[in-house]
Amino acid sequence: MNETSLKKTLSKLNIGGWRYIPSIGSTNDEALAWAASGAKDLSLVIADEQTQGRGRLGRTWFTPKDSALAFSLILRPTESLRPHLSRTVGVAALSIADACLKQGLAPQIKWPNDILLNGKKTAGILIETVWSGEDVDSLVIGIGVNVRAVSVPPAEMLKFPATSIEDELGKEPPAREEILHDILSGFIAWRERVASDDLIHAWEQSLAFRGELVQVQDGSALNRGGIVQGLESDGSLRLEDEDGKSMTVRFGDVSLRPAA
Ligand code: BT5
Repeated sequence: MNETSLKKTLSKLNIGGWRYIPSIGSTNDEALAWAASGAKDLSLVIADEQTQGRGRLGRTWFTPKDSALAFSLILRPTESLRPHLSRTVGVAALSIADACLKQGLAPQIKWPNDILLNGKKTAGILIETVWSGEDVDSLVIGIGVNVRAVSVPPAEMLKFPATSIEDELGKEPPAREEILHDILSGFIAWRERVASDDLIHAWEQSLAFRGELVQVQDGSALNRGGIVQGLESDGSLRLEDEDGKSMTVRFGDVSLRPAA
């Protein structure tokens, strides 16, 4: 990946602007700073390597050089998009899932922010907000994708198993620029349909653990268990507890685990 290959890839897409930084702490930090200083809608920060990539709650996201995709997209919501901001993670997840489908893989979305291949994590999404008073000024959508096998962290770093596109294809993966192109064009297309039932439907169809018993881990001592039913219209997760009662899990730092 370099300026020239990215220029070629990105010229085919209607994005706001882009910055390529070969090695960076976190693309989200650069994008948050750029958003605060007036970046246009759909501006992109992309790196070959992250030295301080992060997940939710300051967890570490591993991005060694030459092997992964790590980028952040800045969104400036229009009035018509504002009522649907909670669906943004679904837009991002579906665009990654579609790019994997195009490679003949069978992705699943582990609500809220992981993409699984063969039950293992291949990509993660971290959304951060720039506020202007009580209004959302912009959103930064950070996406990390394990493309080559060497981008998968050592097992001792992980609570949940991980894989890469290369591992799951069992052969040389496509160039990272090609996957980037597919994710970005999918993102642009899904965002146009963010208000539609199609988005919720497609997102629901891709959910991992649907119909299965999971534990919802939210950091509290008491983990809730329930069977994954589907999504509410704002994108929150609908489960059914053991008494058949419906419960909703809203966004936040929540992780799903298959129940033992
Ligand atoms: C995420 O958090 O999954 C969000 C990851 C977002 C990364 C992108 S890369 C571009 C942008 N810039 C950033 O600095 N971040 C974004 P979470 O659900 O909290 O998962 C984090 C956990 O995933 C860690 O605690 C590890 O256990 C595991 N992990 C770390 N690196 C991984 C990798 N490359 N593949 C699979 N799992 C990983």
